[in-house]
Amino acid sequence: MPDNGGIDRLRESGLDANDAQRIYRHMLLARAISGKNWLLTRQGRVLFSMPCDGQEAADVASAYALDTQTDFIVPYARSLGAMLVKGMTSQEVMLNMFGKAADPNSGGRQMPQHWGHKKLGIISMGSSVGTTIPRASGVALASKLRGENDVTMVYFGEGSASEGDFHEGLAFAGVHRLPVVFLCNNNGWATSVPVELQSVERQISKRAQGYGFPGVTVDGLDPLAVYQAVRTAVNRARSGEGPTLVETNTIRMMPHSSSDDHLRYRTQEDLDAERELDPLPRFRDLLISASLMDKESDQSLREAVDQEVEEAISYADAAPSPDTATALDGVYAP
Ligand SMILES: Cc1ncc(C[n+]2csc(CCOP(=O)(O)OP(=O)(O)O)c2C)c(N)n1
Repeated sequence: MPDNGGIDRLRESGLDANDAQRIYRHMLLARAISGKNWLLTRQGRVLFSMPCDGQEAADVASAYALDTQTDFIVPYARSLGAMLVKGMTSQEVMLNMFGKAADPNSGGRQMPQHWGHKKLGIISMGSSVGTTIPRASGVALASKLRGENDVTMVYFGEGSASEGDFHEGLAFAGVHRLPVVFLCNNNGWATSVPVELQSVERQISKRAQGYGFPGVTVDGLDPLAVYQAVRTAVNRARSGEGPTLVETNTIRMMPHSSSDDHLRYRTQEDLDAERELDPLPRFRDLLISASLMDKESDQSLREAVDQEVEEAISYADAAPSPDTATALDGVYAP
């Protein structure tokens, strides 16, 4: 029997069955790539990775609210799900992870997961957290000055919201009513520093009031809720009403990065409890209860996704490395 609750929630969100299935597939793909990236670092085949496990719903559903053909994304390293929705392929992700010459992100020059894809409207990021925020306001200003109807969305964590760049980027966007959405992924941690040691007020979205535009907090484990909130923000930006700060409350199921051991500062009990909140089974159950999927089709989808990732790894592993003679290209003026 279909569960009308699931169908009603879907209808309310403005998404149809096809959208929901696509979102779920992208969430599965992000999880599968993230898991493989972790193993590849453990095998010494890839230099570094930053798992996105626990924030797939927030990344995928938020990017789904954009016009993926024309809008811009300014990502951070954990925004893998958004990269996939924007059109980056598994092969391109793996070319980046292996630092290969054909990597569209940086030709293997930046660290893994330092995204940037000109053709897809993904603005290149740097390692310094928060610096992307004023840059996103700049991209949105350019769209406004050119009279183009594009929206820019910038992703960052709540730790990055402690940087001065956050204030500068939001203040500027507020004053100039720029078409930008600030997407703060609040997973409660900035590496080993909990949010309560960063900010007395844990709800980051409240800060938007100081910049003169709306701030909303949404359950980042629920893709339908994320889509609705971000869709409202995107529509607002596109219609000239200015920015929105959307905070997605998520979880960080894995260590900060492949260079981190989270058991140095978190307990196993805490991690086990968080794992129970995993957004993937929760969304799968909603799709099954709404008769949009069954256990067998879920299993086949998982197998197809795993195969896609395995093939991307083989492809990228065999691809040529950058020519060492080009190592200094773009670093010094000729
Ligand atoms: C300016 C700057 N300071 C410190 C770092 C080291 N660093 C990298 S990621 C990170 C934590 C970021 O936390 P948050 O913004 O909450 O994102 P999360 O990693 O939790 O998704 C830190 C401190 C950095 N890259 N740049």
